Amino acid sequence: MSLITLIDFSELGDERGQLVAIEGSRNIPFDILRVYYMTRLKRDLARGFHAHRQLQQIAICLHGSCRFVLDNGCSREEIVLERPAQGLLIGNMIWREMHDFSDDCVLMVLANEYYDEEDYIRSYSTFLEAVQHA
Ligand code: T46
Repeated sequence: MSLITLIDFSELGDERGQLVAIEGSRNIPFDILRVYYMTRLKRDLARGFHAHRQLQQIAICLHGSCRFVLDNGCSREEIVLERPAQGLLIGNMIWREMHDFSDDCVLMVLANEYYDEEDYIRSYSTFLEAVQHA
């Protein structure tokens, strides 16, 4: 099964511009407790390099583009996000990396829990051990 799950949101645009609506537990599979976003990203400064024990998230590239790498400990896949009406579902126990941010990239992430550093696995070897013993 692919590691890449994309959600296409309805585009409610008209001659005035584009509008996309995201409703917790309606067009995404969880209630939203936290939203964060990243701007002024650098193409050669990759981010991520961690997994979450429990957290589920949806990443949406609102402007520009970036490349996500997802890894479940057995296989690794990548996807370029460049459409503001498309979300990438990132489940728990998935290693993620973000690369190749365009100069104008605005990356927004919706999360089903508040920030909790204890939920992060920031070592790849610890992540591999955890998935192998799950
Ligand atoms: C993820 C990817 C896609 C907070 O205090 N609150 C927050 O809600 C977040 C997300 C981060 N932080 C702090 C933790 C660090 O001191 O902000 C700093 C930067 O976070 P981090 O290095 O984890 O950022 P990324 O871009 O590597 O990862 C982020 C999310 O943390 C992570 O959950 O899945 O984006």
